[in-house]
Amino acid sequence: MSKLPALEDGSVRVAESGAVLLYLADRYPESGLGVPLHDPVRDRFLQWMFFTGSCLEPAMAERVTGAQGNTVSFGWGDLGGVEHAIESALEEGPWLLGDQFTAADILAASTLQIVFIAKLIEPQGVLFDYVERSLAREGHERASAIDHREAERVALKPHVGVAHGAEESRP
Ligand SMILES: N[C@@H](CCC(=O)N[C@@H](CS)C(=O)NCC(=O)O)C(=O)O
Repeated sequence: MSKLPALEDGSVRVAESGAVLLYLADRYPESGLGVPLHDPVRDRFLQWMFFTGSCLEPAMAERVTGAQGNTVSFGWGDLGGVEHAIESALEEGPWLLGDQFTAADILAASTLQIVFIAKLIEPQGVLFDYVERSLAREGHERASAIDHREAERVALKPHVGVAHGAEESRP
């Protein structure tokens, strides 16, 4: 596919954002970003780990390209339905699993950030607040600093967009 992210960790090679995140969450349980196999909320965790790639991203692509949708034939429904599903999950918030911030939030919030940067939906409401909340986390600050450092090291232009007033954005 020649797409990033892709991770090499010893003999492990894994691509696809969701799979990379799940691998890391399982590999480093002390991070608290995963949910162990027999935990009662593992079902919700798995659901949200798959939701971004299976529903949010295709619905975004449909909106961006103006492609003809079909809420029955296409498994992602449409962007409105996807927004509603995430908003409903956040009713028990602040995160998709309630009080626990997980890798599923990293995936969903960082993808929603692109939705706002691309101006696909108005920069307000539950989803906008969710993205802002996730960007304000200390963990995000640390990850961002690493991103910038590495981008500089390999002479790439870093992605520094924020939910509103993006200075730059991913294509
Ligand atoms: N399905 C992949 C898609 C990843 C993806 O779209 N990566 C983009 C960067 S955000 C990429 O590698 N683009 C390079 C290209 O298409 O040449 C995932 O979720 O990891």
